[in-house]
Amino acid sequence: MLLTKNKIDQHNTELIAAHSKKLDYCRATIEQSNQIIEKLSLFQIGIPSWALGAGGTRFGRFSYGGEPRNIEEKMEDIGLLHQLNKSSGAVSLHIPWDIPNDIPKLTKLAAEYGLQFDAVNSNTFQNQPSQELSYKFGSLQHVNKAVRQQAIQHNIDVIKIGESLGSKSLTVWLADGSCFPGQLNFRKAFQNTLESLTEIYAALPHDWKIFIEYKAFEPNFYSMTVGDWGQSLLYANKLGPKAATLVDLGHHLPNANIEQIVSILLNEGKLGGFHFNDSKYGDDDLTVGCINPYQLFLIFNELIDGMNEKGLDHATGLAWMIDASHNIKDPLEDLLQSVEAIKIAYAQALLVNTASLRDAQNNNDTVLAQEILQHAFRTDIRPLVAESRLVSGGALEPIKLYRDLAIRESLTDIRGSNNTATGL
Ligand SMILES: [Mn+2]
Repeated sequence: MLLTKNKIDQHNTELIAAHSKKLDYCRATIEQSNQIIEKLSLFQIGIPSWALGAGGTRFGRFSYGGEPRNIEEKMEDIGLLHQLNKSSGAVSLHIPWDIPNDIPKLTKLAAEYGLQFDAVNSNTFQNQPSQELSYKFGSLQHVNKAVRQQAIQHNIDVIKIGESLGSKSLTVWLADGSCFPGQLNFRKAFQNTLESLTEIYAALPHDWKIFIEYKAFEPNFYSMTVGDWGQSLLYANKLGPKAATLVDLGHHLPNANIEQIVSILLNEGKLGGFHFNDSKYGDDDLTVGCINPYQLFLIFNELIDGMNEKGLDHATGLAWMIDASHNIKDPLEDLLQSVEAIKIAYAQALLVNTASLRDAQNNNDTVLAQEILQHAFRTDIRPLVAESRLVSGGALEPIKLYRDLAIRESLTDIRGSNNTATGL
């Protein structure tokens, strides 16, 4: 369900006076306002195809009215998000949850909605109905070569689907590992995984990348074969220049210093992509920025500093994606909040006075260093984020417009109140 331009214009007209006042204050007090607005307008965040329905937990799942019933409706939802915030212009597909049956139709739809295809995601953590061999004891690490071969072939099939859609990268997240001491020979599991990844790597088109995503625990609770950034980086280094590490914010042990991890990976040229979410305990997959927005800002501060150092384009230098999904909120409102949190953290990081921070660091002036970072974090740059939406044709207050137009109610009327989006 797409909106008419008229509806967005009307909403913006109603809010423009109040917005202008706040924007004028920003412009008067923040020297780089125009550059920040410009950079924000270019910044796009990939929306995962699995985040458009209500998520569940292992205890249960509560359907949300109007969930998309197929891949076309998922694209429609992302198109709607993009209309509202002008920053959700990419979709990250999960195979086999969202196998496109009609590629020309899907690419046409994407063009209509102004969407690109971001990284495609393979899945060897579940058995599929048509599948011959089980992944119960792992996939790329499996002791049985035939299982490994099946998982390799699946990844190659996913690359082919991605290629037909114009995607340029494959994200591999493995559930492989072990639940009990003694279950697995760690060295052998690593070696098998490396050999399997090498075959997948060989199938990558020349302009593609493979992202190796790590996770500390779950679903395996004793060991994970790609359990941390060190293991991911080992694989990525051994595979070659097209391989890089993907950082998912929820995939660390508690209190890990993620900003330091991304800083080092970026400096090594091995940070490929990002999965945004937030968490209190583990892989909670909560709305980005809902628990710890300061950490998100500190991560962005390292990202921007590192990208500037490497001459990387902020908008295209890394694959920015959301990976969140939970049980409570309207999934579209949740995604609007997540994208907003990412853009706020990005804008705040752009605000950091890097030269002064360097001086403070070189003088061991810890107090001043903290002042510089917290000044940027505590500056309200939301009017700049809103202005970047306005100049791009989006809505000044996306969630307000979404609610004023009763979009969820309309989607529920059209799609029904008790479906389950594919994959969840
Ligand atoms: Mn992830």
